[in-house]
Amino acid sequence: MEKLIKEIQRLKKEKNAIILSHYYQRPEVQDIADVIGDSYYLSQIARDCEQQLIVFCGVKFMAESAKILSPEKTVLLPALDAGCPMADMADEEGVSEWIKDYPDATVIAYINSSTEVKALVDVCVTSSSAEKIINSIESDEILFLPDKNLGSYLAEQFPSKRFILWDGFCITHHRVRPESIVKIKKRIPEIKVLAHPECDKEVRDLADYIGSTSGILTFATDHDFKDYLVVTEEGILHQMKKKNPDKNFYVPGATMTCVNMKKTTLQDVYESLAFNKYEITVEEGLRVKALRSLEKMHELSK
Ligand code: CIZ
Ligand code: SF4
Repeated sequence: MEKLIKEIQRLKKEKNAIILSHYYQRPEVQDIADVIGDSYYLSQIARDCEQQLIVFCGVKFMAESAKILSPEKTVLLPALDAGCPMADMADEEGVSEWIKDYPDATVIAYINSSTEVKALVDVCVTSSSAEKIINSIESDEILFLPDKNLGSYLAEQFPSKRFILWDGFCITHHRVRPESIVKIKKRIPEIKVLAHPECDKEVRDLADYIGSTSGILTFATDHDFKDYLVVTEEGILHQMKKKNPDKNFYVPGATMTCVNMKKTTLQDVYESLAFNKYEITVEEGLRVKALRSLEKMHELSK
């Protein structure tokens, strides 16, 4: 592994590349990255960094968002088949039909959506930026896709607006059941439950804090409680433990792993840099359309 890490570092320097890693990636991939973050933060870095070569350790919609925002840069996704099943739940044709039924609504896509879908909507959001963005939207009627769980959580935060939700969800977050949280709470009554809004409502209702990966990380880092139950993809635990070596972190059973986020290995990162694997391309007409909703996201979340 040492040799592989050295090779990655050598190639990175030689090619003046930047390696970005999502919080859900394998610990060793996070450790080799220049920047670790959520999809909002990483999309900002990808757009603003001076490097022209970006190795994006995440899933496809993240690398495509980087390419849409920075067409002049080369964006590589080391694991070609790292997709997001939730993004796949909203197909272009279905979404375009759905939108037609609500001509007065503002259409919001979670960034976990395909480029084709981003091209159809008014604005994109991430879980860390959604509330701020919706705050500045005047329309009372909102179409939200593809995540019905994040959508229903946001609807609870904005009771004066009418939310109409697409029927998608994250298969990883959907796996956690309220019973496993109740069980851990019985064992450690003082534990703080930190849940992602992609969780089902019955799970969110048991949480002490609901927020994005960066929100969950900040909550645990900024508070003095000793024990935390982390209800999101378990990759986030790597940074939580690194930043808080004296605190205890628990997971609700062994099921919170996103196989797509774990597809990228160190070997893939090496091959990505060595052989330009796999270059993300977005057809220019489509890119320009999808850019509008991503730029709107950055504008409204300032
Ligand atoms: O926005 C992201 O990066 C995802 C997928 C989750 C989160 O809460 O950060
Ligand atoms: Fe998609 Fe869920 Fe995996 Fe995130 S954790 S990439 S939303 S399937």
